[in-house]
Amino acid sequence: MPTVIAHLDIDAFYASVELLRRPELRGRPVIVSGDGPRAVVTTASYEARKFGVGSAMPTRRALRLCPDAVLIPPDFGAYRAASEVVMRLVRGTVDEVEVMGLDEAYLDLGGLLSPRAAMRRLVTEIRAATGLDASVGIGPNKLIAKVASDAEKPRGFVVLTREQACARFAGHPPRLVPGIGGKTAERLEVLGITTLAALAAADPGLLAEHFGPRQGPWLVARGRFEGEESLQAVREAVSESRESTFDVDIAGPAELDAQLQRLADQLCRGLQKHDRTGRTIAIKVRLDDWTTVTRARTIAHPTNAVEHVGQIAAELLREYAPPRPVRLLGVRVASFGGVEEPPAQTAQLALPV
Ligand code: TTP
Ligand code: MG
Repeated sequence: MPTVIAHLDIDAFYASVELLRRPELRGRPVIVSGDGPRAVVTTASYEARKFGVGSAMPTRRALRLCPDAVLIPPDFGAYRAASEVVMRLVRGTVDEVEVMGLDEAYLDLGGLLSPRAAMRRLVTEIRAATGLDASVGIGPNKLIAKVASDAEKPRGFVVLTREQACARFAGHPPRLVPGIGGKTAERLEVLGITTLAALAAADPGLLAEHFGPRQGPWLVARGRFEGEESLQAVREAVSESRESTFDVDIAGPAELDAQLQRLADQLCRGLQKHDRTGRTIAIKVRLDDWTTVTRARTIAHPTNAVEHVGQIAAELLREYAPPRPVRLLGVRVASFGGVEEPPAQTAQLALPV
């Protein structure tokens, strides 16, 4: 049986969820963002993207580019609820699923007679159940599925063999490929490698000299659209966290939870980018009197899904119930690399703060 993997990603996820309950805003540029001085855009509707607005852009700048945009504050509870419906339908389609975030998942379609029809049906089901549009990529590995799902957004449906992916993206910059970031792209450029075709044709030995024996050949393989063919990735041993000090101390549980979910989302994106997962989820809370507390929980299976990390972080925060206003919040995922630890224990770790 050949490997067939699909990547499904909801279009303009947060903005689309907001538009479902504000249909009068349809067709207008919409930006989902907080409104503090350092707020950044979480997502922009496709109408706002035409003005050059994009995720992670400072909101002030986004409003300069698109002064008529409607600014909507994020409501992570609503996104989580929508995500749960989507992921239930995803899991109803195939057994093997790797959830990568609130709005994206890989599906192993290897056992299906008609993978395309199954994915068309799933998109229709998601649309009927939630009103959300999704883009789908299908290919022989995760890399091709991911790039294909991005290629014709919104409402994309792209099926590619490896050869077709190589031909279609030959002239694109190496950065198109997940895992090749700005710094790597700059270093490739110094070597005269500015397209995926050039990367695919590069000498792995030469790249090994510049990027090391592992990363060099890996880069060439990425250029050739070779990638993981199973949904269980090899995990590295590291730990990652995100924390944020607020402009004004926060006392309200709803706002604290929103901030926590924002951090969990950022953290999970970072973990997913590097294909890392962990089993220990921890929060850090610093009160206005500088009391600093951490709480952690270790779960049975490694995760980097924001639906897990966000939920456990929220539970830990609810259990701690900060007795005073909070000046700093942090979220950490630790114990990577399948390190064996006793499962499902709630521990109050004395983590360094
Ligand atoms: P994406 O799937 O990357 O983006 P998107 O769904 O908004 O748009 P599209 O897939 O059509 O290109 O991310 C999913 C959600 O995650 C997004 O709606 C908001 C959130 N997000 C952030 O909060 N910060 C970010 O930097 C990014 C990229 C996304
Ligand atoms: Mg999306």
